[in-house]
Amino acid sequence: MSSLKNTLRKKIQEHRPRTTELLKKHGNKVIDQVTVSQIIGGMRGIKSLVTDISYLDPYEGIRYRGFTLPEVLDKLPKSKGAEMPYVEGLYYLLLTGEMPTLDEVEEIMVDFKNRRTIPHYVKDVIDSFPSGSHPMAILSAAVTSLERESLFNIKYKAGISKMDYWDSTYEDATNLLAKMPLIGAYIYNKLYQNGNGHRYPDQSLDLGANFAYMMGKDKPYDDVSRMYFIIHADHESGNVSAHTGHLVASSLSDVYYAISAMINGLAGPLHGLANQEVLRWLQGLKEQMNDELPSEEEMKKYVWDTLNSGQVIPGYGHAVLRKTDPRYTVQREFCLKHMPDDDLFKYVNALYHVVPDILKEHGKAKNPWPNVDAQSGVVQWHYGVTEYDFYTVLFAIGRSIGVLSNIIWDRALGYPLERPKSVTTDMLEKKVEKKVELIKAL
Ligand code: NMX
Ligand code: MLT
Repeated sequence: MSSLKNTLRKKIQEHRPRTTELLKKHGNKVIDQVTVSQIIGGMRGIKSLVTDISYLDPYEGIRYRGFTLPEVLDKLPKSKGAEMPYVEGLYYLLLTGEMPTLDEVEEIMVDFKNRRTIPHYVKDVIDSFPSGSHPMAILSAAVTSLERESLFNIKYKAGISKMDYWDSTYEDATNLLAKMPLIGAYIYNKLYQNGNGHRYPDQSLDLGANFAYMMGKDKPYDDVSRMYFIIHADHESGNVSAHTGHLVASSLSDVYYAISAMINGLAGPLHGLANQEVLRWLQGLKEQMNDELPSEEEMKKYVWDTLNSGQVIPGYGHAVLRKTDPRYTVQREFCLKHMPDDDLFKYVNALYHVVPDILKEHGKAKNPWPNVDAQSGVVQWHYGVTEYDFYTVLFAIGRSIGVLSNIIWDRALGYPLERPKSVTTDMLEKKVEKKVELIKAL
């Protein structure tokens, strides 16, 4: 057994009594209360999910297993000369809570390489999509088609104990994770290179570098890929993609169904698709300006025109964050180092100086600061991935690392089927009327 799986097994055994104790001794303790506006307003802020893999503080941003992003990028092992760490190391960290050594990461790399193939029928599914299909729809279908490979399903049918669900789920998750970049690169090649740029994986390379190779991109795109997959990996459990993955897996659907559902959730413009929206919106501005950098006044006008036409400013705002997203900052620092003179980066930079004040004046968005999507497309564009429809596929590859890690733990801790309760509008009205009557009677 790999040392990752061994360590994970130990961690699971150590953790299980904590969950049992919480349920047994404190099962009836109140953790949160729910207001009418939370029920109607997308359940915003209700504490109703448990995960130890990441935590999002509104003012600090994401921590993976207690580490901030700069700490993760600094402490995870890297290959010689690389700026960004191995993505495989992040999988170890998210699953076990421990920073892996280089030896441990190298072992996972070998394991991933052994799983790094995509069956022919997946390529057939991708090839059969009609032109004009969005790459996220293709990715979702490609992942669903892999469902027949699920070891969990075989074991489940054979009648394994609930205590062992996590083991075959781990195998499915690791298989899928090793294949995701290959599927992504195949879709890219099929859609934008007429199938002419297809490459088989280079088994000497780690996940990030191999993805760059399969995309036909030179250095530092290997570091761009590592950075991209790592910063998008997890954002605690309430965001649409993570929550969808968790919800679907809670019915004991296998990880292929769950990750396909995760992909579908990520494909919305209020969530992961915002990265392509940012590029589309910036291109509109560039066209309006005949490629000249707009003055501050011209930029402000473009932002106000967008708002006044009833649209959102893509890449700004957040349901939880109340400050600049640290994932934005990580990418901004990368841009300042590697592409400070890039035209689009200059636009993004200029927007950073005008949008927050405008959103404050506009008075609607609770968070006027940029999120991860405000920067990410610009980096891709700079390195030649200009087909912005594709950007959310990259987000999905990264996000699958966190969602799969969570699903393995969900199974390990025996989390049940998710099934919240709904009420009718009548019921809500009666409930608030009763309160008003009670207050009047006092
Ligand atoms: N531009 C204009 N209006 C905004 C923006 C924005 N960037 N952000 C929020 N608002 C509006 C929002 O539409 C809502 O309006 P209304 O009352 O008319 O419905 C109001 O401000 C209050 O919304 P919030 O409570 O601040 O935000 P909420 O939690 O509902 O939504 C987002 C969060 C991220 C969906 C929202 O900020 C948004 O639409 N941002 C632009 C799209 C985007 O960048 N999404 C990517 C998020 C990160 N990700 O990768 O998933
Ligand atoms: C995410 O990465 O999932 C987004 O920032 C959205 C969220 O956290 O709600």
